[in-house]
Amino acid sequence: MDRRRLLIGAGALAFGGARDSAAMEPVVLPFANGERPLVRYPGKRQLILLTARPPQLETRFSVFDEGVITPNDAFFVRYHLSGIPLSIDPETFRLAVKGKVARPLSLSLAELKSGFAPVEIVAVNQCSGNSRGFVSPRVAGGQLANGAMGNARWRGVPLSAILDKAGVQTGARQVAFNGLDGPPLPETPDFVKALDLFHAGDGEVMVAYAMNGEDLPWLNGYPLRLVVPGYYGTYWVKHLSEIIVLDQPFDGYWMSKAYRIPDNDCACTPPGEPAVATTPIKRLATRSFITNLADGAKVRAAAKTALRGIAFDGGQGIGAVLVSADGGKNWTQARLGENLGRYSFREWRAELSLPAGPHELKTLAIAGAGRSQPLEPLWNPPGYMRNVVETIRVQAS
Ligand SMILES: Nc1nc2c(c(=O)[nH]1)N[C@H]1C(S)=C(S)[C@@H](COP(=O)(O)O)O[C@H]1N2
Ligand SMILES: [Mo]
Repeated sequence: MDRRRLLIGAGALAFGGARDSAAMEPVVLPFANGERPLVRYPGKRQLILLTARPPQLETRFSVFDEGVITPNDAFFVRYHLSGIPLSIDPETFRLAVKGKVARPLSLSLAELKSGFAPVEIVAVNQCSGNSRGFVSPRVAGGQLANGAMGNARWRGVPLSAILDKAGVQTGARQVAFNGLDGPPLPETPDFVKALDLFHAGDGEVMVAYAMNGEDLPWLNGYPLRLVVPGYYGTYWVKHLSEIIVLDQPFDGYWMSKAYRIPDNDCACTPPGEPAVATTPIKRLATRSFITNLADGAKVRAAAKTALRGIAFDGGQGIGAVLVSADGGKNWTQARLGENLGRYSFREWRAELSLPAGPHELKTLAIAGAGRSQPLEPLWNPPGYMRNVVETIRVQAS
């Protein structure tokens, strides 16, 4: 057993990561007050620092052009509570399964890895507030650009198999998930999330112990995390240590007060207005990005300009990606890359020939059952689920 796993650089976590002098050049995200330092945390390459307590780190967008799988050391980090675990002993760690079950369980990592058939799924983990910094009018919350998302191959045990082993009792309705992190003050509600029982037991929701062929990175939930394919990252509880089967809907703060969206078809309200009624956030909205050209890029006029990018949605799978070189008047279809499953980033490519002058490039993804992206941004008070058609301005000469 790798004893180095037991302790993450506690000093680096407490003080906000290493700011090596070569990396002091700040990043400027393209919205007001977008200047951010680059930092290096244990197990991570340089990431964009949003907050140090708790660690909130954003992936540099150029990473998404390196490949369809986001490397572990580049994967974003989001926590709510500063009491994150700094040491975990893989020998004594246990996952508790309790509540409305016939046989409460206390599972070691070795039992999880050898006592259940492993499964793998490629799935996007995206924070509900990804891209919040672009929301207009601005809203409170982490001012993120587009780097609070990532796509990984997760390996673990289907939650359904664990629930079956514990024997869910009749009358059970939800399953709640708690991790090893905790609040700094007893008044702060612990980070606990819940899923309906039929969803928790669907065979896809996974208790994952590996990411892209390695142990989970510490900051992404070592040694276990919940993977909820197609759902926003808020449900993907890290350092998962307790699974509690409930006979009534869980009403903790992080379900009943936070991570809620307007309860209507667009999950939106008129800009500046509160929602009449809210409901817990669920599936990822459809999105697409150009990854190989940044806003303001210069390209050669009348030559072929290669476009490359990614698209994803909440689990229907990407049916088509369209690109426009004239601000959305005319669209042509991009070629889709390898299909890694309906929860994964889907690569796409296209070529355009741009006459000299300025151009607005747009991308529009259409998911399986026609769920697409709005041409104008939708607004909601918490700044969740941004999925407007992205625009990149380029100059051809
Ligand atoms: N234990 C724990 N798990 C958590 C959170 C947290 O604060 N504590 N935040 C959630 C949220 S809101 C997101 S977006 C994802 C981010 O996953 P990552 O840090 O691995 O990128 O973790 C989720 N799981
Ligand atoms: Mo999140």
